[in-house]
Amino acid sequence: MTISNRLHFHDFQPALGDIKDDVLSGLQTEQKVIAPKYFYDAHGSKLFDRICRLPEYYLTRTEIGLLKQYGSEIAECIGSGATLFELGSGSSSKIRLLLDAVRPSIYVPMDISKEHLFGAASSLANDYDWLEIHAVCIDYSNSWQLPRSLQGNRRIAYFPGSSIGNLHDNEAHALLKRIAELVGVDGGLLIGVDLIKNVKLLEAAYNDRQQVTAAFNKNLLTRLNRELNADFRLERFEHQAFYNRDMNRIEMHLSSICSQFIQVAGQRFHFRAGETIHTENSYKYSIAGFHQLALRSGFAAVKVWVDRDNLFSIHYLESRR
Ligand code: AVJ
Repeated sequence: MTISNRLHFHDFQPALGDIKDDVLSGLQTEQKVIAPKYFYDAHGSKLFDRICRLPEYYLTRTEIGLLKQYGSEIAECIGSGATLFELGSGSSSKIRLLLDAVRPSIYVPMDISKEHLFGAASSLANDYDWLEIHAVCIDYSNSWQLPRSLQGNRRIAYFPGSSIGNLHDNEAHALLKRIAELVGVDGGLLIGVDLIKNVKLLEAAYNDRQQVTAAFNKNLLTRLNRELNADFRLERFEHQAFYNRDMNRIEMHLSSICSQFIQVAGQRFHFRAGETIHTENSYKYSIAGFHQLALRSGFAAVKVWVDRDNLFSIHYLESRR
């Protein structure tokens, strides 16, 4: 769909049936599990934006600091005139810090949350009159195909926010390989990766005092109530977030505070008291560990920027021939 000659919209939004199949099968396993991509309905996307501004949530603040401090070095790596793909573009606020320095010819924000994506792309189109924008509503964790019209230029992928942290090693490997194919020879990837650090700091970032993260986690149940006719009572579930040292990851769960039965899409599920739905992993990396993953996935490590407190890293990788 063409909105104007500079703003185009491509809709590959996942069908409701996909969510239903995913959720029902996730609730049938020994450890109940629902994928974190389902957090991002319209309200969930808003709550996530609030998380990004929380004092405990050092990730966004630190990454933005790095983009501001090293913007010209980053721009030099990317070069001007590229087609820039952003995976999970959300509000498209970080890209604003790079656009003037990088001067891509085409920006392709990709996001699963349609309303949020379209709003962000429209306001970006208003503010940058020289930029061509192709907004793509898509679940990038499934395989996707590029519109042919976007295959011309040097291609750069941008994957900020440590969203890669949601994926297990094998999934992260598969996605990076797919990105390497997407950008092709001479293409690059700019990616934000959260670092392994002090457990207190990590756990505080996912257990904020204002309980926005708890609301974000529980909003998943509200969404299932609405979209899958479920009957979760939010006061009977509790937000949990803790660091799993063996796996180098924060885990988020929704824990049932009592023994109860829940209906979801016409099926009945039992929860024991204390039984959880595992809703998110957020893997943390060392620089060396991430380089290994990148190398295995078809990339060469070109540059890495890290803040002085070693909280967060931004990597520039080039796809290997
Ligand atoms: C968007 C996956 C990077 O794991 O820190 C924030 C999501 N979850 N607070 C993260 C999230 C709870 C976030 N990522």
